[in-house]
Amino acid sequence: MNLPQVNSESLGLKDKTQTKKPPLYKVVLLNDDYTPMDFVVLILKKIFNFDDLLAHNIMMKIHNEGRADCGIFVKEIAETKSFEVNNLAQTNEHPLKSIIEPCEE
Ligand code: TYC
Repeated sequence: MNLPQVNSESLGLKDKTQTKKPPLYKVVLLNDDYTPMDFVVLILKKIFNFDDLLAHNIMMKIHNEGRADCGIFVKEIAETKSFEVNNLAQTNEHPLKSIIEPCEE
């Protein structure tokens, strides 16, 4: 009996090199001396979906240590979140800044 040949190529499946995971990026919030703590908490809730307690704790970590990672995303999402933070800060005349950094492997 002649059975049709089925393999990963005929099924259109990609080889290992094509299925490699996309690089990931951290969004990092930076401390400054002027942005009100409540505004940072609001940003952490609105942009990163943290609840009240976690947002407060992360804000305090930034305040005490100078910075904190707020999430890990594919590049386009990390860029969008960072842009939204910086844009909201600027619109409200606060010096708050976020940056993105590539994750190590
Ligand atoms: N250091 C600020 C203050 O004392 C609060 C602050 C926290 C600012 C986190 C920025 O990313 C930040 N008002």
